[in-house]
Formats: sequence, C-alpha cells, structure tokens
Amino acid sequence: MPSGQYDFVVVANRLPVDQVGTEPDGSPRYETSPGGLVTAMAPIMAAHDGAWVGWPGAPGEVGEAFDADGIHLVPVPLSTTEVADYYEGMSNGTLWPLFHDVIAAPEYHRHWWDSYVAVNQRFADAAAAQAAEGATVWVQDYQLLLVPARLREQRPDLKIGFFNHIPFPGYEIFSQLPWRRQVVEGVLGADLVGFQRRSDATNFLRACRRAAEAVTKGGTVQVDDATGRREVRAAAFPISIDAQAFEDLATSPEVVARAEQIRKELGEPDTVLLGVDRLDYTKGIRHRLSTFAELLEDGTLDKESTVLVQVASPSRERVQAYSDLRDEVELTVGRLNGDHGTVGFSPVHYLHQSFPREEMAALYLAADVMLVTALRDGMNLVAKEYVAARHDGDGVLVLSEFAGAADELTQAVLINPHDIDGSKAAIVRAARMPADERRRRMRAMRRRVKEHDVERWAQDFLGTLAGEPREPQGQQ
Ligand code: GDG
Repeated sequence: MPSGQYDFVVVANRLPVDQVGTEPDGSPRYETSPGGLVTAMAPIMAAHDGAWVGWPGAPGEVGEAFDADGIHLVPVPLSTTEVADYYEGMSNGTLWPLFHDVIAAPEYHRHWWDSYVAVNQRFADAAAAQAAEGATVWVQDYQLLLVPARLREQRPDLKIGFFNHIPFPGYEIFSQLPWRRQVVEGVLGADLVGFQRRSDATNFLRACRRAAEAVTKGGTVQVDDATGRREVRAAAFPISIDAQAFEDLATSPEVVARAEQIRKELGEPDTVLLGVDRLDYTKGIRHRLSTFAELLEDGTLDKESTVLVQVASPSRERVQAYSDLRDEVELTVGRLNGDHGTVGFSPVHYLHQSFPREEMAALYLAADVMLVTALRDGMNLVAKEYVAARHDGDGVLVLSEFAGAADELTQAVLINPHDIDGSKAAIVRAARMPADERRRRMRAMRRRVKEHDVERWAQDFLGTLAGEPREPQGQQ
C-alpha cells in the first residue's frame, strides 16, 4: 500500500468541525469546532505534519480534505443507513450501554454489527492513505474498536495507539457481546492501548485472556498475528482538560460579572447547587433529582434559600433510551417544582440547552456545590472544569466514585449515587462545609488538575507509544 505524507494521524468518529452551509459548487462548508481533544492535539499537529480523519457529523456526501488551523482534515462519509446502524445502533445502542455496565439494556443486532465492521474498515483505509511511512496513528474511542487491527493489516510499519474514552466493563458483562473476540482482536492491532482508570485496563487484560485466549504478563499482552509476535501494552492514561485556558476564561471580567448576575437572577439564594451533563442515562441525573427532592421534602435543605441549576445538554435524541430519559427527567423536574415551588420561585432550574463555554464557566463560578453523580463515567471532564474555573479557591465538588475523576480528585466529597441517604448527607455536608475546609480541598484539587492537564495526557500517551519511560503518575 503506498503511504501518505502525514507523520501523525488522529482517527476519531468526529472531525473537529461543524457543517455550516454549502459551497457555491454544492459541497459542504465546514467550520472548526474546538473541543478538548483538538486543543490537546493542536500543538502536536503543528509540530508534526498532522492529519485528522473523521466523520463531519452529517450523513451523505462529504467535501474534499482541507487544511484548517494547521491540521489536515480528512472527512469520512457515512450514509443515512450507516448513521442509524453503525453510529446510533452499534456504537450508541450496543457498545455505550454495555461498556457502562448495562445501565440501559444493550441491543444486539447483526445488521448493526455488519455496518460497524464496514465503517471501521473505511476509517482504517482513510487513515492508511494519509499516514507516512513509520507514522504514528492515534485511534480514539469505542466507535472505532476494529480500526487498529485493520490498519495494521495494511500498514505494519505504523506505530498505532488506541485510547478508550469510556469505561471498559468487567468480563461478566463484556462477554455478553456476540462479537467479543473480534472486538478484542481489533483493539490488539494497536501497540499501546490507553484507558481512563487502572481498573479499565485490568478489565481489558482479562478480556484478552478470556475472549481471545491471549497470554498477558503484567500490563502487556502477547499477540501472534500475520505480522509476527508483538507485545501490546495496556495502561491507564487519565484524560484531562486545558486547565489554564479554562481558568483564563473564568477569570475574564465578563465571566466574573456574569456569575454574579446569575446569582442575582436566581434570587440570591444561600446555596446554588449545579449539575452539568449531556442528557445521558449514565450521568445519574434521575438519582440527583430524587436526592434533591428528598432533601426538600424532609426539610433538611431550606426551600427558600437553595436552588439546583441543572444543565442537560441535548444528546443522541434519535436513540430511544435517550428520549425516554428526557421524558422521565422532565416529568420529575415538573413534579419537584410543582410540589416545592412558589409563585416566582422554582427550586430546580432545568435547562435543556447547549450553552457557550463562557456561560458554562460563569455557572461553575456561581455554584457553591457542583454535583457529579454519574452511575458510570470514563472520566467526567465537568468535574475537572469546575475545579479549573474556581480561581477564587472556593466551591465544593460532590463526585461519584463511579466517575474516573474520583481516582484523582480524592479531596472531593465522594459519593455512591445509588445510596440516596449517603448522597443526601454528602450534599448537606458540602452545603455547610466551613470555608477553610472548602479552600483546603479545592487547593489540592486545583493543583492536581493544573499539573495533569490535557497536554500532559497527550504527551504521556504519545511518549509511551514512542517507547519513552513513563513518569510517576502520583495519586490515582
Ligand atoms: C466522554 C466520556 C470522558 C456539556 N454541555 C455543554 C458543554 N458540555 C461539555 C462539558 C464537557 C463535555 O461537554 C462533557 O464531557 P464529559 O467528560 O463530562 O462527558 P462525555 O461527553 O460523556 O465524554 C467521559 C470524556 O469522553 C473525555 O474522555 O471524560 O467519561 O463519557 O467538556 O463542558 N459545553 C458547552 N455547552 C454545553 O451546553 N459549551
């Protein structure tokens, strides 16, 4: 296979762009949309010859590859049927719930799997066409589990990394997957496999032994394939955020003023509780609302002086479990406000919208207590954003032990969101925590997030892939 010209290639389901209309010739016009991953990759892309292979986000034809902000963007097309079968089906109706400990029931459909195989092959072919001889290719996430092996088949010269952004489940759950062997063998095409938590890496190593009869030793898997004997390493590389950029945003006078205005608009309550999530059943929004409702019902929290702001940004609305969740959450919010509100006052401010980053930063600054109650979450960047935004050194984070962030942010008030009494006690403790304790905990968390930012995450992963020794990771 002839090689391409790029020394560093990222392969992800989504390109970091949004389609904004069409060109005069009818082809789609794109605008870059900076997310965490692209921020982390930008310096690496600029330093090397970097390309990004991904789907632009709308079904149908795609435009030509193009350059934006120093990155060569290579659109991969998906048909309407593939969006339904590969993306909404196999990725978000099978793998997402399965990898999140079957919080919702995964569905297994052979035509979804067939589509997943075909699309993964297309992504692998596109990456193979871009990568220069001996290039590094970094494949991202659960939509592309088969890409590493399909890439290696054509391009054994490449250094291939894979990072799984979501949890990897225990084998008792993973083994439900009818295509478990193919999935494990697909990932094992990589040289290095990264996970959010150590427990995810351990679960993956067990799946290698059980589903693919591979031999593992410590964190490495022995693989015998057409390219000979290789060792694949699996380890935790907890992802992070661009902490400095988030702090800078939250320090800007506009954001600080907006935070004050938000508190005023909420009626100057004593305590502002905040939840920020994609509207997803893994995030524990229902558990959070039940806990809050009980605290109001039994009078532990004062109805007049406590509010919960819940941002639930729209997500995967064409998948049934998500529209069911939306109905249930909105019913619960309506009941809660109906039972406990007064004329001119609602205890829950529910916002089913996407906000600009500035508004998110202002909300973080305005919140006394941040509630992250995920039932299962790879990392949870919201927890880290809250900490990075709190340049005032104040604020309390209530954090589920089932979010990857709990391994690092040990000074949060940790909860088991299934334990309603325990969660109630944690929220009350957070709301009443003395200022010196709040500041001590926040200081430690801020140090962690600022030192272990997303740039360090990318360097750590890519350095390890290149064979450099790893630095000690500190608390995890
Ligand atoms: C997956 C894994 C892992 C949300 N609403 C708005 C908005 N957001 C931003 C947040 C945050 C991001 O979206 C959500 O990141 P999370 O990490 O919390 O969750 P997932 O989307 O599930 O991400 C997760 C992550 O991948 C990275 O590896 O941590 O475990 O599930 O950045 O701020 N941003 C804006 N408006 C919104 O309304 N601007």
